[in-house]
Amino acid sequence: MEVIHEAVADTVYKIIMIGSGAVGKTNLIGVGARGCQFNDMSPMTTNPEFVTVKVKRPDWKPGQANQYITAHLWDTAGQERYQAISASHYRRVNGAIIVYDVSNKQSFKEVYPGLSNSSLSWLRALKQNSDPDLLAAVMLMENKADLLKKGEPRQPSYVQEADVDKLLLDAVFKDPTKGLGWLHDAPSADVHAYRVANALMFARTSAATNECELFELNERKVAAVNEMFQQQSDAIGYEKTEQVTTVTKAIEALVLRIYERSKDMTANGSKVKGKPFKIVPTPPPTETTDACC
Ligand SMILES: Nc1nc2c(ncn2[C@@H]2O[C@H](COP(=O)(O)OP(=O)(O)OP(=O)(O)O)[C@@H](O)[C@H]2O)c(=O)[nH]1
Ligand SMILES: [Mg+2]
Repeated sequence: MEVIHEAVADTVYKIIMIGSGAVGKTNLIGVGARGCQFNDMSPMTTNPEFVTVKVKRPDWKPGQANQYITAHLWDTAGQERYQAISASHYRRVNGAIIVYDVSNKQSFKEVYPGLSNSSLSWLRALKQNSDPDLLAAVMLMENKADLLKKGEPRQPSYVQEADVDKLLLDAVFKDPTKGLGWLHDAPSADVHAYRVANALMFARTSAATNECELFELNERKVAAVNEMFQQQSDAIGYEKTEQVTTVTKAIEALVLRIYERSKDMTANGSKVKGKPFKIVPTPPPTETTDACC
């Protein structure tokens, strides 16, 4: 097992941050990964560039090498004329953060406008251009949460919570291109487990204040849902991860998710579309032909 951990820890994961222009990608990376101050006059990005993120391995023990997991987090241009988002940009991507601006509905629509092929969709672009054997985790980020007034309903011009919930569940239940769980294809018997394992992580962030709330379909929920799925598919719900309160921690959570899933893949000797991460498989039905004991 140790050999597996060492091998995985040697890898540098590639994570891209994508999303429409002026949603706050550069500020999120500045505040969350570079330790910079928020910049309310930040220039638009014209060339993709990365910052190195290091996260302590949760399974590291004193005396072992590779205490840290390393990831390159790529900032990209949101403005269409600078995008040059080609297939090469998504090559060897292990994780992605898709950002929209809560005060800009159009930026949210461009995350996943539906099944039509005509308009911009960051989710679809990610799925079509990345390698499903490598892409292990995706986080949706609702940025500029500082513009929301706590305890009050959102302004009608802002992205509404019900629309976000719908997108998150659509991503679990509908493939933007095929109609199955969207990150990886799976045999029909396993499809529910795959869908849940490949659900988007969801972070509500403010680069301005370096605050974050993170929501995930977690292991406990998944196990319960698996048992109940036949009768009650709508029992799925996102739960808040209390330990994550800053943008920095949200980025770390994504790196850790990628690491855990990749380790799982390696441990199984299969690719990421093998066993879904952290889902306890339902035991096969017991043979009824053998009545003995
Ligand atoms: N209120 C508020 N404003 C923000 C936040 N994050 C970014 N902004 C502002 O939004 C504008 C765009 O921010 P950027 O970080 O440059 O956005 P970007 O997504 O990198 O934009 P492109 O590089 O053009 O794709 C700037 O004026 C920021 O100050 C936030 O969390 N809250
Ligand atoms: Mg930028």
